[in-house]
Amino acid sequence: MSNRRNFIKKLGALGLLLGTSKLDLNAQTKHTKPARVHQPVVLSTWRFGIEANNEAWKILSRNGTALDAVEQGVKLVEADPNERSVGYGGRPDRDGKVTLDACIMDHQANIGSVAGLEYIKHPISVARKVMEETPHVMLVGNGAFQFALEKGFKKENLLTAISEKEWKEWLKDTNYQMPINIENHDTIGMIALDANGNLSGACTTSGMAYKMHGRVGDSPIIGAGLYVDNEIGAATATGHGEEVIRIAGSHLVVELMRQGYSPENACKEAVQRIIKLTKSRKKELENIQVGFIAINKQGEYGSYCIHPGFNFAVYDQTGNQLIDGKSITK
Ligand code: SD4
Repeated sequence: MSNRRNFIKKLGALGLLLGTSKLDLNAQTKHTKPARVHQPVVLSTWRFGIEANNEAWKILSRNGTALDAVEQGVKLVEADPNERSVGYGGRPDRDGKVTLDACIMDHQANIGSVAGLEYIKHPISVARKVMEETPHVMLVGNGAFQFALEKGFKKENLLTAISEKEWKEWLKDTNYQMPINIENHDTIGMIALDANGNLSGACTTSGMAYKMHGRVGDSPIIGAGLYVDNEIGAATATGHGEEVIRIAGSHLVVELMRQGYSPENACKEAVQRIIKLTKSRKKELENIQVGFIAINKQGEYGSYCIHPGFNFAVYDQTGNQLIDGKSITK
């Protein structure tokens, strides 16, 4: 190094160049580049997403974390006995048992999940405990239940009188037609971006009504029912879990966003993948409904589903609104 360059380097190290000390430089950077504040956004599946978003927004608007927001948001729906496909009041399996599936994922790729959990009103909070207080990522059935009890969750009967009555009606001819759309078949999936620019997601359901005992859908499967990559975006799914698992749906949506797809186009491409596989397996598309919602790191969002009838709720600076998901069939 030349003597002159050496001399300049030394001056710089001493903070003498242009009379600016290192400290001043830091101060200047701080002044000209304030920490980036992001505009929070939260999205959730179906109409009940409106109330869930309101709950999540209480946290997001006070600069709370996306993780807390999605947990609190979906808990509202889990606790509502009138929502017949999530948590308390959810329709049982064919044996009359209400079995719950849920998972949660944060911006650091921490994950937690429960499947086939009985008697616990808030599977999403048990999933969060699995994430935060065990060396594992997924607990199922009785193991998940015992873990929940150890963590102080209460054993409760989740089968409401109306769900029991309907199940008994169903038993008369046990028609196991997998239903589509909201009446029998929905899940709350929620994904959020917080003011720090971090993404998290939660997904919770009682699964398909009158499913076989032991059947697990996509909702507690990280990569299927939910996926978050804090560099790229987040996605969650609702509908026929078997089809979502087949294409590792939410992970696929996030990977498509990584390749440059907009959230809406990523959801559309994932839905197309399901349609393609449905056709090649010679299954009937009319009987299959899947919807995805997605958000990217910039806070842009989108959705796509197979058939009309799916909607989702979005809360951002402009307020909370219900949007019809675009569909492939019309
Ligand atoms: C499942 N995906 O258990 C869930 C159910 C659902 O709309 O989302 N229904 O397959």
